[in-house]
Amino acid sequence: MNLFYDDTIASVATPPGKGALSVIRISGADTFGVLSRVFHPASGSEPAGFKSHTIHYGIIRTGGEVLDEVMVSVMRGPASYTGEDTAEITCHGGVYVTSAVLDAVLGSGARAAMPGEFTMRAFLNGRIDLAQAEAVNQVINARSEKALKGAVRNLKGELGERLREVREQVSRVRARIDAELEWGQTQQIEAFDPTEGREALEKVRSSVLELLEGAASFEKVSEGQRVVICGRPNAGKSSLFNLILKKSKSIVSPEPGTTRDTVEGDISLDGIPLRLSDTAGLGLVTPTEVEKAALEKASEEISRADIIIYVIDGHTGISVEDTEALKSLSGHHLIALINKSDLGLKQGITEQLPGGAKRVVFSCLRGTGMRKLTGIIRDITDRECGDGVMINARQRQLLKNLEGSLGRALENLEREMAEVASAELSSAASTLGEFDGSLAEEDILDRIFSDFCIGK
Ligand SMILES: Nc1nc2c(ncn2[C@@H]2O[C@H](COP(=O)(O)OP(=O)(O)O)[C@@H](O)[C@H]2O)c(=O)[nH]1
Ligand SMILES: [Mg+2]
Repeated sequence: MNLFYDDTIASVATPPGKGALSVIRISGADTFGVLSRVFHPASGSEPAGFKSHTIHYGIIRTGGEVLDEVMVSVMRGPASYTGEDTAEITCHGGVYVTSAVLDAVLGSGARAAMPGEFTMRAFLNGRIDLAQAEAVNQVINARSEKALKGAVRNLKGELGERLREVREQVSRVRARIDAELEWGQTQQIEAFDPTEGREALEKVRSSVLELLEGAASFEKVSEGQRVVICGRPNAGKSSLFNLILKKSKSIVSPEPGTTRDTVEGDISLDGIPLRLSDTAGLGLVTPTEVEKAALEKASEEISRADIIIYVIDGHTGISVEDTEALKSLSGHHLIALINKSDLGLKQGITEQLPGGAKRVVFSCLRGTGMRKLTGIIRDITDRECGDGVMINARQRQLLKNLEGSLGRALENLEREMAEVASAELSSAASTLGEFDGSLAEEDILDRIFSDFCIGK
């Protein structure tokens, strides 16, 4: 893609196929010229005279043939998505009519846009930084409430904002080191305090690490946390699994030891994506070979779990095995689910539970306790996310590089190797420039924007 453009681009911005409406987007210096060649407003006024942020009704006509009745909205640069003059033609959503209107536009002086080219122009025109441009794709691809919220925060510029302080500190410390290197001996400037420099770098380095850690939890949460259901045989694990999943995927039976494998299912619980697994009952006294294998799988699942729901048969009460198991799981996000409340709970059962686990009284038969369970999972999720921001693979790599440079700058400052420290800070500054796009190479930009849909 040639970044140094001055042409006018157009493409269909709505998904391909039949729909109620389609939108054809035009952007560039000649937008109003293109428009005047195909669009004939009912008002009889000239498109060139349209005010910004207005909408007009009329027909699309080429070579005397009327193609469609449309609405056209116009936004004049710089107050538009791309920063250039833009127009959006809303036509009927048929496959043929949409491509006919696009062809008319392309035949009137516009060029077919490449994927992501509108957003790329927004970036090149300084409307948004690169992290915001990448957030546009995150918004489009978001598959859960959390992912969407994270993407929207990035769209508003939160990621760039968080790195602003890092950038300022890096360039401030580097300027001081360089001044010292150049002028230090002549004593014309205030002496550089290496301790202060180190402290500033230490601080920004830990904020970069925080960003990486927060992003990792955020990713886990928005991709779907692993929720493992475990407990003694017959407690109601498979019943709970089916209830949450809203389908009967795991076999439920009064016979203990029915579930002999791990059964998995993906679900969005109140907007929270979860990867649920049902496991074989724990604590069999003399397990068979198959049961042994199932138990091994269960403990493997447990070790990878983000959240554990430990199901207890509340009617028969808590066994020694339950207490032991609950204690051994206390390092996880642990929910003790006291099931079969419909049969009446064994007296004093809640007091017998070891501390550390969240509790919920439940009945798979009646569905009671579901709201409380959802609330607990929501709380865990919110805490897990913290104020983490969403990053993509490219940004993660850059942040790791940045953290590496800052670490090496610190080491070298400590060893009084000011020149090397300065070089490391210079590479940290370049990494930051790649992050926000101010120093990104053309092919990197190409790669980023080619992931976008056409018309975005
Ligand atoms: N009354 C009652 N029975 C339940 C409840 N949950 C499960 N059960 C029954 O308990 C037995 C074992 O259930 P299952 O889900 O297979 O337990 P698992 O071995 O832990 O997977 C089955 O007969 C279920 O119908 C409940 O909340 N109330
Ligand atoms: Mg089962």
